[in-house]
Amino acid sequence: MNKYNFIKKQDKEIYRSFLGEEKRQAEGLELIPSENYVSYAVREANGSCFTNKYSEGYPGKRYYGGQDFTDEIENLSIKRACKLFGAKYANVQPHSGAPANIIVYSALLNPGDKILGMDLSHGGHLTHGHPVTESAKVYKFVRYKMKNISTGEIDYEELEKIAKKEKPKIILAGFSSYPRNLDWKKFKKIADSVGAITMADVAHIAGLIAGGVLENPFKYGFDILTSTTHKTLRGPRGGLILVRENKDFINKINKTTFPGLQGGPHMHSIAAKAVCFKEASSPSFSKYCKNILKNTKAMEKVFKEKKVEMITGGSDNHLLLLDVYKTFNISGNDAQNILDKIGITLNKNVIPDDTKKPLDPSGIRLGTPAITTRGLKEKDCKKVAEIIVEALEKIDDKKNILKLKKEVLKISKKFPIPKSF
Ligand code: DSN
Repeated sequence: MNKYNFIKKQDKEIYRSFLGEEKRQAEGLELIPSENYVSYAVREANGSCFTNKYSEGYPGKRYYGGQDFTDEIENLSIKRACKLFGAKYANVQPHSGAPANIIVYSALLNPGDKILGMDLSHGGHLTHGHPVTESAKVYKFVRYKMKNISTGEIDYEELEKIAKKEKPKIILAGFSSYPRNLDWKKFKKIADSVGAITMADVAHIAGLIAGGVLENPFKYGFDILTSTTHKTLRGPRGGLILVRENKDFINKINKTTFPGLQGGPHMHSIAAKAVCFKEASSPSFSKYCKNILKNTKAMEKVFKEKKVEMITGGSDNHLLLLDVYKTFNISGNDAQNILDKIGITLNKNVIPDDTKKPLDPSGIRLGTPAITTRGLKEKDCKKVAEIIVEALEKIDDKKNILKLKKEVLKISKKFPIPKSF
């Protein structure tokens, strides 16, 4: 555990929260599929002297002095990101995934232009145009869905029909709660037939793409990828925009990032991204990604055996979406709360065309990136899935909940959070 010596001395209130969170992370199992544990090298970079520096602009073209090392860091981060994902250009300044998406829309679209994206309850993300977002006030979002919820197959015929009718400027492929693979080739073909830009939001699966276990949309000619760097990619909290080859796109994206929408880049975070990109290009990272997929399959097997309703019937990536309302007659919220009590953290989630409300939906979403970082293998993940099912089956059995809490603690202690990989 980090000792936080200086915080301990000068700020007891904050120190207490740090200790609490360190303990929570160490003594529980993290199954939120968008979370992970970063290396201490990434933490060092994130807490480094670069947090002190302003560096508006881009390498070689900054507004303030003293940029020798910020330029080195940002150039390296861009170079590593491009190599990792096979892109010609990268912007590593977006503060996170949501700003990255907004930057791309603002850079390439005019108000009122259309974006064709995944229906939100079918796995799309808030920033893909949920009515509560500011983007939805500026652009017009049209939707595609799954054709078959029990297999997860996307309705590509419908997607093509909508694309031909609506003529979107961007076709956006990507998701935050979809457990299957998208057919990048089909997306690209449909986009080409209507002259749309292809954008993939790979925030959830960026690590799996970098690790070579899932296909890279650039291989099929996608124009732009957006991502966070803190999910499967196992880096600092941050965003990333990659452009396969179009110079005009990156020029517009750079201008829109700064000065268009952001101020001074978070250079400490850009440094930590650079460290993460190097880690993600190592053979051990590929092995880690293979283990994520194996571990998800191991959990899927248990849920299948126990007849738990899985949206799309299972998973091809790092996450699973369970309909707990149908299976256990409890809401996603109740499921999340009871699992919190035994030290398993995951999140309630809407399921496709959910009849329940977003704050108390029918589903839960869970995934294996973080527990795989801790070294859990397939048999351990099966055990975790069994514990989840038992807790949800016997939600009111207090004695049993205590027993399961002890089991989770035992597993957590067996797999301490690593400092390096
Ligand atoms: N909050 C992220 C997730 O959990 O998928 C997406 O923004």
